[in-house]
Amino acid sequence: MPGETQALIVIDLQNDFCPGGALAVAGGDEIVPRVNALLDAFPIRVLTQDWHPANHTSFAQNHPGAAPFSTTEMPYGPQVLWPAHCVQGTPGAAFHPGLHADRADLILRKGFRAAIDSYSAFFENDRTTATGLAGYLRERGATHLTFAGLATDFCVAWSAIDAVRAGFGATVLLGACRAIDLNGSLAAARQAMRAAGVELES
Ligand code: VGL
Ligand code: ZN
Repeated sequence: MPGETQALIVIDLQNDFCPGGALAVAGGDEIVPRVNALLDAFPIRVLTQDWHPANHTSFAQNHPGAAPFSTTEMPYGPQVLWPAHCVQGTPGAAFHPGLHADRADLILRKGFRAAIDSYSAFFENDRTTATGLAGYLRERGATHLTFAGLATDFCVAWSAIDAVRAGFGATVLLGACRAIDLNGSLAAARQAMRAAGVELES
């Protein structure tokens, strides 16, 4: 049983990232039972929710002529252009219906500013705009964070690396995550997480 200073962070387990969704991650729905069991076991439980306005800059449809999954240059650096997903208030932005979202202490929404994406639960993609999650977790007394959710190689990896940067211990349960794996992004993310000091477990 995880101790009182252990927090579970479930990243973006939403309909649009599950099979049938706008940015479906293969097997995304398979992790729901394990995540529910984790939600029962941890004393501090946070869900994140990707939450974009329809005019969000990360959507390919908002860049005339740009193909989904191509990369563009933003003022804050390179940005993959995604199919429109997790639009605020739509069914695609809702949590997977099997997820025990009622168990969460906090639901943190991210990516709500039109001009900037936010893969990480801690910092938006400019790497400086804070979401406030680190302060919340510190004030709750959390010292070690365990990550599950979608997608391993984007929002989970960026969040776990930022957790270490913010001074937390971080573990990613790879078996409780699924990946997009775009152009080798899963292998790169695993390497980056290991290099940052994130513990990778099954
Ligand atoms: C994510 C791409 C775009 C994720 C969110 O949750 O990993 N990926 N928005
Ligand atoms: Zn997104």
